[in-house]
Amino acid sequence: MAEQPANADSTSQAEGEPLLLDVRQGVAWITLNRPDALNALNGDLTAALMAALERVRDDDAIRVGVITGAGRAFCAGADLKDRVRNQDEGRGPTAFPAAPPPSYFSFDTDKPMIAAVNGYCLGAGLELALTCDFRIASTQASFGLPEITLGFFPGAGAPIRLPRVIGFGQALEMLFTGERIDATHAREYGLVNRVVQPEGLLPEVERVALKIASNAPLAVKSLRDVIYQGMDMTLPQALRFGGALRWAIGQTEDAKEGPRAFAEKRPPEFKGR
Ligand code: CO8
Repeated sequence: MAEQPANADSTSQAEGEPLLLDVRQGVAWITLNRPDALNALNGDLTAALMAALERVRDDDAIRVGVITGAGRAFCAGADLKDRVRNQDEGRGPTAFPAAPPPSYFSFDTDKPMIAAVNGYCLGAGLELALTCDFRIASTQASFGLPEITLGFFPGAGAPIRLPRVIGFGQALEMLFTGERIDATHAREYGLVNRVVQPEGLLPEVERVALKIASNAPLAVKSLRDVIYQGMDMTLPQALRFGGALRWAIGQTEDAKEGPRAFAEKRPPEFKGR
């Protein structure tokens, strides 16, 4: 089980739940908790994950979300045994859905999300990590998209997101071969920001998450909008959009509090206004 950072001050759900959610100091810690199945995403875990992500989006007390896994995996992908059961029992979509159901891979919490990758990060598990704003890994992490070796290809965003994160050549090699890479290669490719010893993973992620959580939430949210929405615009459009949002953020109480706190030699008290 991935160790929780010291100072846990809120309650976890009972053992045996497919997902644990702890909220403390503005950070929501989401732990995928099916360690015996390497946190493979079955129906229950996926539903719990969606509920947790909705909580991150809707709870004003949460400023940053972290996703990690219990045991020796972050997430080994979709639950393949479930898939076999569904096939055998004739369940599953028979036609391309006109309106796809809400899914973690297209869901935006509107808040910074960090993947703390503690072990295997495969298939839909890597796709989940790619939905996060960035990733920090332990030396025990490994990454791969085995879907192509199983007769299909990744359907939860990897063909779209991976080339944007690590560049075309490396992404296409991973997608076409299904081969795994270790944490060192993941760092080299820019898939993870850094690699730390296993016992240092959650403390390091906590340090970064608390740093982000200490910043003015409206500014963080708008910065995120400028970054992501700006990617879909031309450069002049993006610069205009960024300028407009920056002007609006400059009018907030928090934008006045920051310089005032500096002048008064005290930490700022941001209120999200
Ligand atoms: N689904 C279900 N169970 C799994 C999965 C999985 N993806 N991965 C591991 N497990 C289970 C194993 O079956 C085993 O259970 P048991 O002890 O009951 O046999 C337990 O976890 C431990 O696994 P291993 O004994 O295999 O552990 P190893 O250390 O020997 O190997 C590996 C670890 C290399 C990670 C290996 O388990 C493996 O290759 N797993 C499969 C990884 C994979 O292919 N993932 C991609 C799945 S496809 C996907 O994510 C895209 C979505 C597909 C569409 C699905 C729509 C619903």
